[in-house]
Amino acid sequence: NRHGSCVLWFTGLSGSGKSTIANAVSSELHRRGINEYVLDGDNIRHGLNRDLGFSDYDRTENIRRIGEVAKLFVDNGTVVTTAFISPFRSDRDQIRSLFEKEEFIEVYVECPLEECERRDPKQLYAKARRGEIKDFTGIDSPYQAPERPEITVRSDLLTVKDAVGQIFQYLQEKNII
Ligand code: GGZ
Repeated sequence: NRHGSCVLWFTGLSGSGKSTIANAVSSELHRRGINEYVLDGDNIRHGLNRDLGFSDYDRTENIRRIGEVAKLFVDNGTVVTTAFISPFRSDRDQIRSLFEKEEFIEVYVECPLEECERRDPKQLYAKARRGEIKDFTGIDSPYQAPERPEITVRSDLLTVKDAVGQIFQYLQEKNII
């Protein structure tokens, strides 16, 4: 199966749907016989980056390491999806610079804070509002939205299926798959 390798770098608030959409994209790639891998909190923050927390410095280091791992996968011919808040524009731009132009696809999962907070699947926003978690993104830690993402997915308006469809349309247009 001949396809281009690339990274689909998802960015967005906690609860915006990054992980759900990234995993759905990856399973559809897998179904089509494409070599794929998901990097997310489950396999990175509990392992490689277990020494890191949520200070600005630690988030920057988290994202830096994930970018380097994504590069290894892309060099191996994989379509890698990453699902991290990656709140700082300069960190994302730094990672972009590791790749060829067509290899780095920034996917902004856009969802209003109010909607993320309404979903609050892990009750983390509620904890942050009560001051039980500090430096929570969108509450007392910044999120810098991308200015020119390759793809913007409006997760408050689209189903997961339609979001996946939007991303596949891009990959097909660019002859990556
Ligand atoms: C943001 C936090 C925090 C703080 C714990 N701020 O919704 P989740 O639970 O599953 O996703 C969030 C995840 C964010 O980790 P990332 O590695 O994606 O962040 S970053 O890219 O900024 O390094 C949330 C949970 O970890 N979480 N504390 N203070 N999210």
